[in-house]
Amino acid sequence: MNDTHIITIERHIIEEERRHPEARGAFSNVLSDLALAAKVISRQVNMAGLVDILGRAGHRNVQGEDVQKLDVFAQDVIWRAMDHTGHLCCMASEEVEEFMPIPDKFPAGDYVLLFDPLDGSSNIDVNVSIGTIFSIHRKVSKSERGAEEDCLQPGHRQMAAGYVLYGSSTMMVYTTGEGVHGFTLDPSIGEFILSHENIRIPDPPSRYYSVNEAYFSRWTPEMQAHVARLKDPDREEGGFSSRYIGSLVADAHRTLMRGGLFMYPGDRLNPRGKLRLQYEANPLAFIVEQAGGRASDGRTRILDREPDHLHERIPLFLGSDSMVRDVEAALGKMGGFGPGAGVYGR
Ligand code: P6P
Repeated sequence: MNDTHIITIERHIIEEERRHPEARGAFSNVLSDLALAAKVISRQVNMAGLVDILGRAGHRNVQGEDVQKLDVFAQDVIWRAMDHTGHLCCMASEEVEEFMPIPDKFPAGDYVLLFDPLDGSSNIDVNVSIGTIFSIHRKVSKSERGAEEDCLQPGHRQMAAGYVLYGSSTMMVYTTGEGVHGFTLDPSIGEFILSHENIRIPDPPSRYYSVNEAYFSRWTPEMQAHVARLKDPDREEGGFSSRYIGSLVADAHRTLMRGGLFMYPGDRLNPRGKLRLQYEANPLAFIVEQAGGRASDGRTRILDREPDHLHERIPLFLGSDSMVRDVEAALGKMGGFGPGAGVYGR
């Protein structure tokens, strides 16, 4: 008889809630509702390989049903799992231009959900891992059904953040500010089971750096020199290896579990890079910091950045504390608000 206990994510969330006497069930219910949405999305993602039977996105399947693109499906699943529960005042999605108030026909609550429903969805048809990313804030506006300001809060005000990685197994990783915990979906019972309690990002890290080097010629000289140093075989401890999947949640999860450095800097063509502050950088930064790592835009702590608009892009450097500090030093002094050193030309 092994002495490991089977702890579902719902049980873990309830235990976490007990550590916050001021918390009410609403916050726990939002996390549990997200876990349910993740199970539904996981099932559909894992069936994506059967499109010839199920029908391609935008076409009708053998049952004559319209087959949604998976990112549209994921958006719809999360919206419908959360819109009627009475815990949220509004939501904002990377897929939707404006913030989304909870409809009048449903009760409104005190929390705000920001999410990227299916990041990396272009990787689905080559069976590369993809992910859902989420961030939960408490409402700050006076509006019963939220306002844009509720979705433009800085990352340090997050109540919780997490991601779901649809990979060789489906994992849900979340933090409420009390460490980072990972749960693996057991499809045979439809439960997320605690598999990685209190994840700590290794430092000294694994020998991995992660960046799309196709953009090398567009980077600042400082960025080019730093990556050259990372791979230099004559370094005292030898050169680093490159690992870049091109699917943010997969690259971030590997960096969280093994340590290392993930970078998506700005460049000459895209000075602020590609990744979104509210839907990608902030939730991942909260998780990485809670696991003992560091996340910045090359100069300023991601969680301290004041968002200007819902879909603001930002350079992202995250991973083992020592490696992020090294790249910040290489790009320019850390500190203060204002455009990060990772923004091209700053
Ligand atoms: P690039 C996927 O399209 C995505 O949004 C992230 O998941 C990933 O980190 C990034 O883009 C990859 O972008 O420019 O390297 O192809």
